[in-house]
Amino acid sequence: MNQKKQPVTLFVYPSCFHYPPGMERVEIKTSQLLLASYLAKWYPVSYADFEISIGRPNTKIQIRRYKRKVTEYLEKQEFDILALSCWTSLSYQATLTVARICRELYPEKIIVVGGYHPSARPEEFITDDNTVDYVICGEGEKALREIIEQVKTAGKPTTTQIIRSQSLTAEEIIECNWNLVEQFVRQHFPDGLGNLYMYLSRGCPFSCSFCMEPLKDQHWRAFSPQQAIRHIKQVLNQFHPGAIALSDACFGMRPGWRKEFFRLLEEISPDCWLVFETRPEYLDKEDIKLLADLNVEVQFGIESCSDDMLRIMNKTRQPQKFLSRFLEVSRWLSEYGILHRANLIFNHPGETPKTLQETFTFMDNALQEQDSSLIWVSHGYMHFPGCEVDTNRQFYEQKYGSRFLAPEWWKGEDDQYHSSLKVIPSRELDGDKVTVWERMFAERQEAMKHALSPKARTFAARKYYPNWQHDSHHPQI
Ligand code: B12
Ligand code: SF4
Repeated sequence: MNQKKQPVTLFVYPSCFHYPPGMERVEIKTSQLLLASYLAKWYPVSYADFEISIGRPNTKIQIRRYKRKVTEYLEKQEFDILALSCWTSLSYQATLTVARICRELYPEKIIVVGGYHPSARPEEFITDDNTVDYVICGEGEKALREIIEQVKTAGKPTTTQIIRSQSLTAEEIIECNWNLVEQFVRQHFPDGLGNLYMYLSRGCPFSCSFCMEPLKDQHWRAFSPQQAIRHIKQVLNQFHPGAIALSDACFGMRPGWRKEFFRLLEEISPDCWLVFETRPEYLDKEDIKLLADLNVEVQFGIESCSDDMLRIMNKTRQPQKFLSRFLEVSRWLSEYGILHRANLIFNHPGETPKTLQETFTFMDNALQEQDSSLIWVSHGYMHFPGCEVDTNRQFYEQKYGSRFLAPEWWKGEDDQYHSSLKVIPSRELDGDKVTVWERMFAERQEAMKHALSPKARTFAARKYYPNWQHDSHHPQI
């Protein structure tokens, strides 16, 4: 590195290997942009996303092409530090591949990896030849800055260093510098961005069994509502996205913050869709009134409607209270015609025919309500490293007879998305029974359609249930 020049950091999202085609791509990788924005206050940075610029390779031929393209790209770049975002485990193989290419091309450059997968399994980035210099666990900003500051004096470490980064305080969290991706957006999304994901807060005090969030700092830190609104206005002016998703791990936890934020949001009345996910405890009637005139979709991670499962998932210690609060909030939202979605996870370890029945009985009762704006969406349990279930696999195996059929799927060459779903939840739901929930959910489709208001039905058909669009019983879809 030229000693007089400031070190340049190239941020790269390496893409995913063996991911099923046709799955949606995230247009802008907000976490990576946040890190780049933080460092850009002191050092030159650049942003690249190989998922968008090269694609998601699946076959050997596609992976060869991917490697060639990455080599060509890196050969042309001027940088001193390569910061690789292994945000999810789906990017594990792509991350190591890019690191190896970079190491071959430039033995002296610094290679750093960070994100959820390195936070969960830092040791998986230690190789015989020390391909990676630093593995950062947790929020990456401070550690990255320190590494760059040391580069000038200390140079490259001789072995891979695993660093637990200190997290940012509420005063230190910064907004994205969207100018850093303006050229990227012009080049790859000339028709504009469909979805733009923003974070207004960090940290979640809960510890759900299937979630990796508890591995990070759980302390809730947020922009002031005024800052948050200023940020939203800026993004609206700069990109005119189709939707803004407020993707905080625990959106709107403090009532005072939330109310002020919604009040200001109502004032600016954004001309795009707004989506946020929260918990039923974090929305009351006053909040809902403030949302009534906005194009908003509220999502709830309900996960299960069985008391036992909610306890196993550590979603709540008071399942009955949690579920009745959800019904109450859902009714209020429907009264104001506000679209909202309940996300369910089926086949989490510990699920049995009894717990499935409990969830569907609860759903059947809720589906009695007419003119509702509540849309039910389901997914099978996906096993990701770093969460409580992963750490305590043996407990689930012994107590429920759960079986993890692809416990390290991110290292394999099979379709990774579907491999992550290969979990037998319990002795009672083994064999053919593993798909029972899918049939039970499908059987409720008609009731789901009937319960929805015309507006909610049309929305659900567009966004979640495209097969409803050809439904002759509901000509308004
Ligand atoms: C928002 C979110 C999304 C958004 C992403 C929006 C976007 N623009 O990126 C959407 C809805 C699109 C999404 C999709 C998916 N998600 Co998601 N998502 C989240 C969520 C809720 C919040 C993340 C957050 O708080 N970010 C705030 C920022 C500030 O923190 P951060 O992202 O952690 O970034 C910091 C550190 O990780 C680190 N870091 C990150 N990158 C790098 C890079 C370097 C070099 C360094 C040093 C540090 C570093 O520093 C960052 C800044 O402090 C989390 C957690 C949760 N509660 O569920 C799941 C989570 C990240 N998602 C997860 C998964 C699995 C998925 C999906 C695969 C789900 C699916 N069924 O398809 C897809 C994958 C999409 C893809 N291919 O990229 C998992 C990942 C687990 C794992 N081990 O891989 C999580 C952890 C949830 C879980 N199951 O525990 N997701
Ligand atoms: S699932 Fe949501 S509430 Fe639970 S720990 Fe993760 S972010 Fe928090």
